[in-house]
Amino acid sequence: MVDLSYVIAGSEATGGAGLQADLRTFQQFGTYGVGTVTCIVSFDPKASWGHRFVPVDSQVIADQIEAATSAYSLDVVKIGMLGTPATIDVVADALARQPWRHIVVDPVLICKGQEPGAALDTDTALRRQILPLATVTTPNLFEARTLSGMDTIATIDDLIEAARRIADLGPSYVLVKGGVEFPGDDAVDVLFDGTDTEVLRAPKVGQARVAGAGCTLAAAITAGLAKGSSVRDAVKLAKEFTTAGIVNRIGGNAPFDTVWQGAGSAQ
Ligand code: PXL
Repeated sequence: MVDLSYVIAGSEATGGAGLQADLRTFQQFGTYGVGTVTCIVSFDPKASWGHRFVPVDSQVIADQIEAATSAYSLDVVKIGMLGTPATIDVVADALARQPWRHIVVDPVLICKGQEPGAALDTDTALRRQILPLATVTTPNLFEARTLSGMDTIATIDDLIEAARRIADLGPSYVLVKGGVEFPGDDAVDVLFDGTDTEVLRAPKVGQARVAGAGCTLAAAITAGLAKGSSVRDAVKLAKEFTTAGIVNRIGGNAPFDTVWQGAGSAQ
């Protein structure tokens, strides 16, 4: 029987990030991907590729989750972009209806194009209602600063401190991703399991952000967990998979490249 990977996330209309990147990743790991759409993000090429954000109606989200979880015995889920407090309410309710072996939370905090006040309410709801449910959460540097309340994260010790503070919010494992912004030649991530920390490194591939990297990494962790890996092994393989996708990134007419999930195979 093939393993199943489930994702509740937004659609990103160029296909580089969000649910599209998640499902491609699930496939590449040899798992059967099932997805629920929470919102639709359509970048606007007429306005510097800024975000146009439309939430999906709460009842429609609930219906999708009902369909997916009734059709299959899903027990590993990735939570990507949720976008509004109403969506967070409906997703938190749905998650509480059944047991989960693993919940992977990519704490996508902001969507440009939202009112700052609305974004703050969404951050608070995510922190209170979703983050405590996570087996693993994967904040990037911006999300780690926001969730930890730290102004700067510029050293390995800062990454570790941020991971500890975020673990206090409830997740069992915290993977803080340094990414291209973190000083130095390596893409450095810190994995904290509540007791121990492990520093993961790979040489940076250029200095520009590549769209879909965070989504791909969290989806790859999810697929690894669906296949029975430990969190530690799933995280390490996911980093290798994402790095391969960044090395082989895809460029188009937008001013950013995107991860090519087809470059990495984890079957
Ligand atoms: O990469 C974060 C992200 C996640 N999900 C959706 C997005 C984006 C960034 O654009 O649009 C739907």
